[in-house]
Amino acid sequence: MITFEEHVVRQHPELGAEFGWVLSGLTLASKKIEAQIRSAGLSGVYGAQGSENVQGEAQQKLDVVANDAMMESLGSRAGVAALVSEEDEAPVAFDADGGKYIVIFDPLDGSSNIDVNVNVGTIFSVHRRLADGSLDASILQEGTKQVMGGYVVYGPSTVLVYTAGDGVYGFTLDAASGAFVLTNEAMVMPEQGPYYSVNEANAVTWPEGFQAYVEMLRTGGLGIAYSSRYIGSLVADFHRTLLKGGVFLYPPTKKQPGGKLRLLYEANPLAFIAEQAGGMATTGTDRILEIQPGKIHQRTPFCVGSKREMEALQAAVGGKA
Ligand code: P6P
Repeated sequence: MITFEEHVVRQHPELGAEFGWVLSGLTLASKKIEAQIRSAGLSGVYGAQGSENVQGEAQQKLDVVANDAMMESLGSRAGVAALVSEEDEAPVAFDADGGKYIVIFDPLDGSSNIDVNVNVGTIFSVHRRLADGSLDASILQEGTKQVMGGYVVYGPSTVLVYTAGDGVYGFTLDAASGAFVLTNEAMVMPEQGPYYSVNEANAVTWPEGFQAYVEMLRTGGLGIAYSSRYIGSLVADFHRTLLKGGVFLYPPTKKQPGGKLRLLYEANPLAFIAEQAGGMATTGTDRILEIQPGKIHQRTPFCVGSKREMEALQAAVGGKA
């Protein structure tokens, strides 16, 4: 039985014991979140909080609970220089002098699905604090500089998936020990299909290349028959794509021409995992991990999946990667 913390410290001794302490803050938070989700119906934490987050989106009660859990569990860890959350306008500095790591996260992605008991997730990205010490510059590093990208998907079981640049590994929360135990060695995304995953209600407003691409998938243009699967919870849709192959797309739309999903704490960590598993992640044209962030909450079109579908997407939308 190898736990998540043991696995990372063993695979990456260069990150040091301090990093292991940061990771235990991450897993402690996710266990708190998991417990709250499991008992939400009993403890009355379903529904809206009655407030909005920095995105102008109605906060669910569990968004606040999850954010508090992440802030409390990580904020007290020595190695953490700052935390950046989807729920908060600005970064929260902690060990601003000694902290080596910045943790950027979406504490509970897909929370609007909780009330209907659909999988949700926590997504996290870890950067090193830059030598010059600037917090803003350390936060706004491009995705290729991530120390770690990962997520926890709260579903029939609670699964943590991460990469730190030498492959993708999956861990399942073991109720008996309370530990995330290694259950997926070296996860590899299938070369192709059988699912495409996109909110087709937006299809008429996508750029033409995306419309033609999805039509091509639908009509057998890539040589296989596809099924459409769209849960509307990014972590769940991504996790299925990682395990089964195919493609997830959130193209530009008329309502959000710059894309809906956020670069720093959704697209970058998942793109890191996808590439390490042999897949690809682009805006449709450009590689996600090479985007130079300008703002911590900036959005991006996000397309991620198997090599076969992603190469066909680039051809359809005229991109480079
Ligand atoms: P739409 C959930 O609100 C979320 O941020 C992601 O988890 C999900 O992939 C996306 O939005 C769904 O957006 O516009 O299809 O409902």
